[in-house]
Amino acid sequence: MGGDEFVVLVEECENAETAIGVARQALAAVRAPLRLAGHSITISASVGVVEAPAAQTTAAELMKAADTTLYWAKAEGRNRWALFDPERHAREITRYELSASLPKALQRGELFIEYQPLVRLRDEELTGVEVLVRWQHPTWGRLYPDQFIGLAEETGLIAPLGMWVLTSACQQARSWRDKFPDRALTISVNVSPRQVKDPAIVDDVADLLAASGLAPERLQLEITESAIMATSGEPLKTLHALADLGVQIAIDDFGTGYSNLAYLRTLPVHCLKLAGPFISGLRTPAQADPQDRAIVGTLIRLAHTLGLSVTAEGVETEAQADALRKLGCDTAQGFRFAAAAPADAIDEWLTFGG
Ligand code: G
Ligand code: G
Ligand code: MN
Repeated sequence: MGGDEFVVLVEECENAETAIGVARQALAAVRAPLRLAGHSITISASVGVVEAPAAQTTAAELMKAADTTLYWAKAEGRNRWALFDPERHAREITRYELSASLPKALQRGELFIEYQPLVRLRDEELTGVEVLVRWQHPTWGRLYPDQFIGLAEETGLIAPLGMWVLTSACQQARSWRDKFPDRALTISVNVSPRQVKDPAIVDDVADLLAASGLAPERLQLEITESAIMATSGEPLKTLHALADLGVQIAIDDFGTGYSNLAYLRTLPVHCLKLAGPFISGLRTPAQADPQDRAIVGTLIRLAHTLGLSVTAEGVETEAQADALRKLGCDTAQGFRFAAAAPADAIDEWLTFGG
């Protein structure tokens, strides 16, 4: 086909095994060392195998599928064959299409935000909300951040997307402050590692605070444990500059990464959010795993020793809330109190209580 690309058409294939057998033979033949000007040379090849009923495909489709599969073989380490997998292909296309349609989604207003209550355990007062972004996709329906935040990070769209989330969150927080002036709600926004890599985020956040009139300590930025522990150099300066603005910094999913405790105490952090899996061991008093309970208790004490507040994520039962309260945990978030919901639901909570 090209300089070093060849196509083998195997007619009357019983099944994929027949074609794979041909691929194996071709690889073995190419792999055999050859002598060139007194040197022994070894080369290798990669093969993409596609098996399809001739009546249900076209030459062009077959060639495209073979090419895609060839790249899978190369990505797996070359010198091998790979077999076309229609499901994997469909997944990759979906991923590609999602990624390509994300910039338009932002412009067309297909992204929207839900807020999940953060509750003080002592008296179950609403003290804050976590901002969670969603995508109402015209064909795929409602998509959750784990389906598109990774793509936005890869393509760099996370910068405008993250700014849009921060801007909307500050405006919403301002509107709640105006409507409920005696309630000091904290608005907690997830930021991705890539957002913190760009020092421009400091001026952006300062501008947003100035424009919305929001007190800096009412804004909390959540960064995952793995991202924050990998932070050094320039991003660490950025984190300090954000903290210097008066913004709160929380470590999200705490306990799932590998925290360097000596390093942790030097970071400008105000809050630890304990990851759901620790909390699930406390679901019912009968099931309560004494080891989980001891670990959670230790983490809460550790946080308090470091002068940090603690929020438990994924609190689903009263038993969990009760155990956490007894262990001295400050705030909680989870279905026991409320799932993420539109801003109106928070208005209602502030008006009528939870
Ligand atoms: O609601 P839930 O499944 O949807 O959220 C899944 C994850 O997506 C959470 O861990 C949250 O941290 C992350 N997430 C939600 N909204 C945002 C956002 O605006 N920016 C980033 N970077 N992550 C977000
Ligand atoms: O931490 P992230 O920022 O990872 O956390 C938010 C995610 O947790 C969202 O996906 C949200 O929908 C989910 N979530 C919130 N409360 C609960 C809960 O009580 N149980 C479970 N299983 N998931 C929850
Ligand atoms: Mn979070």
